[in-house]
Amino acid sequence: MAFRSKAGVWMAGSWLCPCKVRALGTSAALGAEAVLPFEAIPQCAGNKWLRVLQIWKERGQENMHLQMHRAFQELGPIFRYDLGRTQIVSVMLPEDAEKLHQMESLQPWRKPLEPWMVYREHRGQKPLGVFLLNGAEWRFNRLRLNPVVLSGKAAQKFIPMVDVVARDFSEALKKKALQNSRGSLTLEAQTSIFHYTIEASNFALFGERLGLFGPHQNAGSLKFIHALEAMFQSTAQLMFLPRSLSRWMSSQVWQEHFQAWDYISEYANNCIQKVHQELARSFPQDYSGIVADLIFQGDLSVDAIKANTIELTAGSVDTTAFPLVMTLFELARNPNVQEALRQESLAAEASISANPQRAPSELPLLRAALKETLRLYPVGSILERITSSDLVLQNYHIPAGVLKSFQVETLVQEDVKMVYHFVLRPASSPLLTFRPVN
Ligand code: 1CA
Repeated sequence: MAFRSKAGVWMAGSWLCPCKVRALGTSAALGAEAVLPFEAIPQCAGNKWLRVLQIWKERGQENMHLQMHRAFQELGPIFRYDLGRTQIVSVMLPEDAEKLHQMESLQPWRKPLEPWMVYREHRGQKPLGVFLLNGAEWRFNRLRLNPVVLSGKAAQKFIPMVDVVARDFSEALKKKALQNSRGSLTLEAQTSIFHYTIEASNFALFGERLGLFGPHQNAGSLKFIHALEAMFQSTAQLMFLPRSLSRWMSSQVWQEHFQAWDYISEYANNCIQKVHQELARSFPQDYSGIVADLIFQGDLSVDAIKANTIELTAGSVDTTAFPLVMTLFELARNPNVQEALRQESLAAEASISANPQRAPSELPLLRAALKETLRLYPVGSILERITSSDLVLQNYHIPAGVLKSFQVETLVQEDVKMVYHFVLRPASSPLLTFRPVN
């Protein structure tokens, strides 16, 4: 494929401290000097094929984020890092990210995620969704998803649905806490929070409640959570191995990857089918979720809607659950911030109850807290681009193609170890205590 060019440019996440690295930075000092060639960019020590072998041996690269952090500290704000056939340039400063964005065309390119592409090819799943598309097809799909899923106006439509689910979740937690003699509930909140994000996402996407907060364990949702976990874990193991090698060296992992995607696709397809059947019977008067809206809009083919919906179904669970877990954990060990958020919520309660769509604008501190979590624990820890034309970064030449009200408590004061499994996630779920307050 033409776009499988030699290199990609990755911008690293913002959990790196720019101040330390800036001291090593070169931008100010070299501003007036001649542009240095690509080869002069500081390079990570080590062999590009040994690195691939190491990923294979260690079944992924759980500490990728820490290794990148170290590399930025040692080599400065830009460095080269080759991994097998992929040539990578990493940058971390906002000014470099800005330059990359400014030169971006209407069709930015990402490196195709091979394990996911291979699965879809093998299963004859065509067309692809926005996450796997590049170029004109990406833009075509993206422009049609914006008004229904991604714009602020679209979010306003499904916020009331997420609001109802959030209220139910909080009620269910409260009930469980009050059943205990101490009046509180201590748990590894991760599984419960996954149930919350699955319930909320399912309601917003398909207009259907799953009832995951009820007293009965839901086998389907647990299987779905495990399939997502297996899919991300195997993605991290396979994404940098050349297919010809991994076919032999990691055939078991490929099998796990396929099984996981099979379950995820089947799960999402069932949900989509139900919406189709119901719409065929009668068309709802009111808003009944994102997928119904996409079908109603009629701008994307049924198969394109399906492909994008599978991505949204798989993509809306971990990316929301982990930031929530980490926000609760940080609030539990920063009780002053928790108290300030509680006061903000209390002041806005009446207004938001009357109109849940006001939540984002009336809870600025909560928004800031969520943004801070994403800064500290970026679930998507890198953002990558293949550059479309030459540019200069840090005075180096980069050729084209290269590039409700609960008190949350915890006894854990130490930082939570994060691991990279394609999504950056806590290695273990911190114990949290939920204590209802009036
Ligand atoms: C893409 C669609 C899908 C599942 C997910 C969940 C994980 C997300 C995916 C997506 C987009 C790319 C992310 C990834 C976590 C890390 C990754 C954000 C939403 C990156 C890659 O079926 O940051 O650079």
